[in-house]
Amino acid sequence: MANTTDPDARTPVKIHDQEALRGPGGELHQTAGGDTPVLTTSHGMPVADDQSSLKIGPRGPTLMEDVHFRDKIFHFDHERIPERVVHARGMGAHGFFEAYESLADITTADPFQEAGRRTEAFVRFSTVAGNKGSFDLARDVRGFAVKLYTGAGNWDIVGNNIPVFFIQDAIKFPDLIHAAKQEPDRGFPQAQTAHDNFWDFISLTPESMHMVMWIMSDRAIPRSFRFMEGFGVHSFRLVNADGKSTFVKFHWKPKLGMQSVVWNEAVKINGADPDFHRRDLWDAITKGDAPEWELGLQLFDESFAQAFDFDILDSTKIIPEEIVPVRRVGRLVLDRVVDNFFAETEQVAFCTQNIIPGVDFSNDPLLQGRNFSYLDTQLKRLGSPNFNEIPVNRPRCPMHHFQQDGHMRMDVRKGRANYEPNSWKEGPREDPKTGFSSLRVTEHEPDKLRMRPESFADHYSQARQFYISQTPEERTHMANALVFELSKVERPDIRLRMLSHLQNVHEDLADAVAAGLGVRDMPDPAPAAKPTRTDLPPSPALSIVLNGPNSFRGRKLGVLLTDGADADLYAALEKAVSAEGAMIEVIAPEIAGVTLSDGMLVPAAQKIDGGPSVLYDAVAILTSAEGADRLKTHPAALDFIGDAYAHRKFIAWAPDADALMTEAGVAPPKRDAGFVKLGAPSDAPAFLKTCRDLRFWAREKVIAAV
Ligand code: HDE
Repeated sequence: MANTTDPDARTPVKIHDQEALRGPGGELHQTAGGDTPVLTTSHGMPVADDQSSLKIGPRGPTLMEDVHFRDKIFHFDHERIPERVVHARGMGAHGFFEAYESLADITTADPFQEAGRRTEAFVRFSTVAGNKGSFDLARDVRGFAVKLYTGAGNWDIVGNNIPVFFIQDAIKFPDLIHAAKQEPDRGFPQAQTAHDNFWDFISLTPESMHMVMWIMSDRAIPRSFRFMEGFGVHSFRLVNADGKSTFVKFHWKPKLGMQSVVWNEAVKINGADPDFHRRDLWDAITKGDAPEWELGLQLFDESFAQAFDFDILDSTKIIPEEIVPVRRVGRLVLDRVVDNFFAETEQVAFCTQNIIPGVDFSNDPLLQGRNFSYLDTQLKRLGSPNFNEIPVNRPRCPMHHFQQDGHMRMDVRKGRANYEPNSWKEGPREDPKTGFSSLRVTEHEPDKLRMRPESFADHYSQARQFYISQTPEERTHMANALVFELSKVERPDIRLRMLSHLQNVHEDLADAVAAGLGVRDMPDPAPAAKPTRTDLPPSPALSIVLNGPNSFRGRKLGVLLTDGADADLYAALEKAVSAEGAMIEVIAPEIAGVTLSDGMLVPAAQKIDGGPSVLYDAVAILTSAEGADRLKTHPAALDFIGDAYAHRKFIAWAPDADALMTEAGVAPPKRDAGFVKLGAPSDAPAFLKTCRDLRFWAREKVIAAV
């Protein structure tokens, strides 16, 4: 079938009988028999032969006249568009936002006008530094960009999974990103900040220290997009019908709770499944387990803004939740995957300047700069000012304006008047009642100048506050991450400069990093524009571990099975997993699956070499004695168990797997309370209950943090 030309007979062979049919409405339908449509050129001309180009004789030169060939190759040559300069690698999904209550007293914003109102949504998650084809488990910030197709236009909340940013002023963004991405001479490293240029820039930019704490924490290696928070970062304004403004910070709180992986796991996931986060989102949604987040608002007024210790316009600062609580006002549900990755996930264009009546900007200099950048970058990326006409970007509410023409204009506007005012009584008019009008704000800044306000000068106090808000394990992970990254930095002076900043953050952190780097003489602390405040209390909301979900719901259990494994145990595990709302995946020596003790065949999702334990939240080793014996010499099986132990996972094991476990290095003294022996099927529910803690952190005291 691959070759439609019979070389001997030199007569073209037809694949399909073709016929053109008129549809019920008289339109032309072309079919290749049954429901199969006929292949056409992009101009709609039916194609007879898509296997060979048009030539003079079977071995002769190709003809210019081959319009089908040229149409096909021409389009292929132009398939790529520039990838996003940052956030190139992403994954999008459709869904909706539903308001819990009316917020009409605070804002006229359309999605919040009544309880239960649903607004269509599209969300794109992303990493920042890596190219489009990079791996998902980079240590990096995650983008969390939400487009709400409201009745009053598109509202984009283009946020991240970290509530602060590296820099205070947008003018430094190109420098930050140049330093973070591949070094310009060599074109590497890819998707990582563990290199000289990044840490050089950071160590010369004290305002980044708070953000550095976050990206060196487990927040930068989330287990799933479904298990991470999102933040609008800047202070925005909500405005009600009386023109009263309330400041707001936006939060997205995952219903499934937060969870991260450990670094050694991240490194291995990148090898085993570079699409780990993409696949996770796709699988959850297509299996009907639609992830949800609650929208939380931190609302505060001008007098709080004046009284707060830090400037609410400074994006390197948070307002701790213990000071201004997060009010949950609705839920975001992602329940539909995209039909086409390019058409939707690639072509979606988020713009911070897309706001709606009832929402307004603050003077945050980072936000003001972004309001230029996003529009500009979409023109470069999508090639036309008409990018709003692409289906994923198109507002769902009616649009009436006098903008016209440009590349790839889709709308065919009727009428003679394309200007306003006009005497043709044609076209839309403005409406002071429902239309957007910028909040009237009195600015008290008399001078035109380039400078940072004094109120932005404290660079270390909240960095310290973040550090002391973490559990001991999380603090160790931060120190280890800094040691890992700085150990990839070739210039010792850059490493030392970072240590001088870390001393201003916290002595314990500086000491741990110095020890990890083998630095014997600690440099002096960096000169600080303002001394670090040590009176800020810990904010428990900042820890991932302290805010665990207490549920294994939405997580995945990996079960290593062999032929002859106890069928009752497996059935009990399956049942317990489904009762918990979790997923189960079978890993076996062969992909065809295993025959259990009762003779039943269970297909495998992964052959053991392709399904390491890093892909699962907890594991069960259910082998027969013969199966255990066979796997004792299988490196992937030994790694499966050894890694699950090292990554602090909960491990269930059948008595017959004992010898295999020992061979993998987890003989009895190591079988801590994170191990659950499945002596009988009735032990399975108890194991799933244990898994609700997600990790057995106590193990971190026994083996070095990974
Ligand atoms: Fe972005 N950012 N950014 N950024 N950003 C882009 O826009 C920019 C910043 C964020 O999934 C670009 O469409 C500047 C903060 C997300 O499509 C570009 C500054 C936050 C996404 C751009 C920032 C973000 C982007 C590149 C400094 C969190 C991906 C492609 C002032 C609040 C959106 C694009 C998607 C993408 C500029 C800083 C989040 C170049 C100038 C702070 C989630 O316009």
